[in-house]
Amino acid sequence: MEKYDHKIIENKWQQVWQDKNTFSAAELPKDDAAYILDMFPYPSAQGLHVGHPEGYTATDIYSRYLRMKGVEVLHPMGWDAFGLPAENYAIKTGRHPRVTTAENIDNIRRQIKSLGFSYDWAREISTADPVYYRWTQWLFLQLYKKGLAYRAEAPVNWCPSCQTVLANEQVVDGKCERCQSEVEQRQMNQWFFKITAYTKELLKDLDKLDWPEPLKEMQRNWIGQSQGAQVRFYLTGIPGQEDKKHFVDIFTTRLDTIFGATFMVISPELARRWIEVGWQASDQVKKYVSEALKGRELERLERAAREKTGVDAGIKAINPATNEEIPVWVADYVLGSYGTGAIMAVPAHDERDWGFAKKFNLEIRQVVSPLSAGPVRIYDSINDALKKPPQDLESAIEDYEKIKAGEKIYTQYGILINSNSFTGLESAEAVKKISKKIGAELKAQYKLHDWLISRQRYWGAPIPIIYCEQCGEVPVAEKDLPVVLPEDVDFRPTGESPLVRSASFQKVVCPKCGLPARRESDTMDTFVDSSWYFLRYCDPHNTQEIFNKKKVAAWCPVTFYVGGAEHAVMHLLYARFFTKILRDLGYVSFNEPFLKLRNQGLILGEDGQKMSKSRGNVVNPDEIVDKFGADTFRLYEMFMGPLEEAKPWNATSIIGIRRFLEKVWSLSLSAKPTENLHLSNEAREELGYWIAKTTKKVTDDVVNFRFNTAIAALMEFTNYLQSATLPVAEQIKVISVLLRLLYPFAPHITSELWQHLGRQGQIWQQAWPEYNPKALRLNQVILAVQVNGKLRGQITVKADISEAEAIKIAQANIDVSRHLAGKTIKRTIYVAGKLINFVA
Ligand code: ANZ
Ligand code: ZN
Repeated sequence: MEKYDHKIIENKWQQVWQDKNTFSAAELPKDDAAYILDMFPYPSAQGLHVGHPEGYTATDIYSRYLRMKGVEVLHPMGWDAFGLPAENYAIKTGRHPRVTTAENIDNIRRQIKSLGFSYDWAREISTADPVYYRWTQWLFLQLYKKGLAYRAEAPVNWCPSCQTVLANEQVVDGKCERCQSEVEQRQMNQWFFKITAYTKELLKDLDKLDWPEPLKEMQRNWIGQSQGAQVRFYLTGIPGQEDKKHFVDIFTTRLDTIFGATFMVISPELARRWIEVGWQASDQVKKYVSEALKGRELERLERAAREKTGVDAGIKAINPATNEEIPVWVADYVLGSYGTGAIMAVPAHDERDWGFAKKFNLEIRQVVSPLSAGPVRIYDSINDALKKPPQDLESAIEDYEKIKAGEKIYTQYGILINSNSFTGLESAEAVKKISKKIGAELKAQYKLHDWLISRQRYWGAPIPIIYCEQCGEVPVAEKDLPVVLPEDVDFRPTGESPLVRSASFQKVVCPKCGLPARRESDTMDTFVDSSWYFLRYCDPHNTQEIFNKKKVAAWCPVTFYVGGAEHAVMHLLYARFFTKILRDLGYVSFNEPFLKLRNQGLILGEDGQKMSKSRGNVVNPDEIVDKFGADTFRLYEMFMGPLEEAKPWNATSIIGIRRFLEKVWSLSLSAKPTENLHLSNEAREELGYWIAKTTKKVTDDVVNFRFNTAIAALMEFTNYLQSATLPVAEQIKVISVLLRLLYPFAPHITSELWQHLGRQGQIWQQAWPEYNPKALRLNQVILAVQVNGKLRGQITVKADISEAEAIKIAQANIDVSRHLAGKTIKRTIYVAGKLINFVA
């Protein structure tokens, strides 16, 4: 018998698939179609990680299975090719990102092909290719036309010594990753996409998606809806200003606490805006504001959590609930970018306000109580309290005393106290009534901000805008796209976008007036490129339009999307946003891009730790494929455990998988004439049972992405076949079932063995095995036979046997009849399918 030589076999079949374009998808599918998508990789110099093929194998199994079920499948692959790492590498080595990116793509393509995935390679795309990013730029223009792309001042990370803007990833502990200088926050003109125009829809539509629940939850938190109220506080005591002419709106989630708002805090950002429009703030305030605005928002929050700082603004606000004047402070624990940038401070019920009030000696007034409206009421409710464990009452009283003494705060809902006519109401009820009384608007606030897409970087798609002295901001005409990235660019960081230094790129004439003008020198965030790539796969070579609507309508939305959980917010949110824009532009007719999504779990090193170079626990997929073969590699990764769980690599288990394939190999090649073998009815039934059971299990598991248990079932089936003695026709029939079930997992070896079997056509042209549900249960049962309660024998009978017949067979059984000899049966107990007990 031939040896199982994975190298010869895998090369052979990969060549066949390539030469025959076996997996090319139709331009327009007929009716039953599925779009099975992997998150496309970033072409890094390290090549593929063993985690990549985990997801790719899962989608490949599913795609191959669907094709055998007669479904037309679109299964493409491409490259998320722009990005910072290539540019940093260029800075370090002096090699052009275009060159290194092309090399990396070639390497990863080779790796992916070596694993035998059934991609339609004719649809390969690269986001760094001008034929692709032309349409990324076109999309920018569509957003611009709709007012969804706009320019505004925004804070950026600025390194004063490198004189450059840094990406968030390049700021480590508030310092520049390259030179360790303290990073500043600067205001610069930046481009934004108005994702907040779709906030509510992005939140609501999440409910409809078949995505992992934790992932949807992350996206919900990112969007960050808070139900609350916006309340207007009028100002007094501004030097040179009439009282109550100016006001501040605040956002609160706890309107029920407004009677306890003893001061107001505005953010340094809001203070700066006031100063800009003429507020005569004290020097102390001005100094505080400029200091506070230096740091990055995140660090500012961390600092504010440790130590509260702030300054009295010297202005008063009128609390609309109490009509009292309360002091206004400026403090950096209030953010300019959330809500209205100002708060009412309720130190008795909010941790941050409490810390601030303690430090600056401001009034703390409790207005919500855990139990009742005061100590008297606590005793009043003692009957109630007695129903609860005693420590509850004690701790409630203790809490109450501590809150009163200002030693503790109560942040939950409760019953209002010290709140005029609202005293005694429950929090929820109070919110409704107070809002009516003071005219506060109940509304939701969102954490989601508009998407800042400008990057002061070279290796990205140029933003298609021209600046003219006379006409201002002018969009590039669609017919002039793409705005091609120039080659003659020095990447060294200087404080400007590298594109500023390319004369050929910068100098243009204004498309409107013809005067000399300059191009926008920023490029787009690479997440813009990946927000629409899945649509381009449906029509990747179109030079007339972004895609043909009919083709996208025929294939999209994506039926099944698989990728890493790290993309929970950015990529998946942005792709949803773009889908909704394209729908509103009339290009697609669906609301959501990815109906069903699963994350592959992390593959850990053998030591159970995350794989990393420094730990030395990285597994190189090339070595595994070389040594054991792609089929073993694929099967092993699927056998490691449930797809979505983290699991450690294990070098011994992979050998076990290789053995299994070798078993399948020899079993399939050893079909030999077994002369005159007559299959008993029982043996035939058992064979039918195994076929049905395995087919059902593998089918159910593939459909539900439970690949590990499907493989286990195939292993059991193989073991059974090894031990069974079957006539040659039956052998071939059953091996053909085994091979077809195994094919999606291990396509090379099964294609080869199919050919050996001498069956017609190729294995991928075969139908997925069907099974007879009736065969799922062996039609026989084993009955235990007892005499006076003691087990004396077992009989195998047909499942539908009658009671009388079963008793007759049991009595005739030698083991049983021995114990019945000479006795009279008084009574017979019969439990169908289980046992017979003779009482004698
Ligand atoms: C009064 C109050 C009393 C509040 C209380 C809380 C508890 P989320 O859930 O995150 O939406 N807040 C509002 N705008 C802010 C800003 N720009 N910077 C910092 N804090 C801000 O939180 C909403 C709550 O966070 C608001 O409700 C406000 O404090 C604060 F017992 O108002 B609250
Ligand atoms: Zn002009």
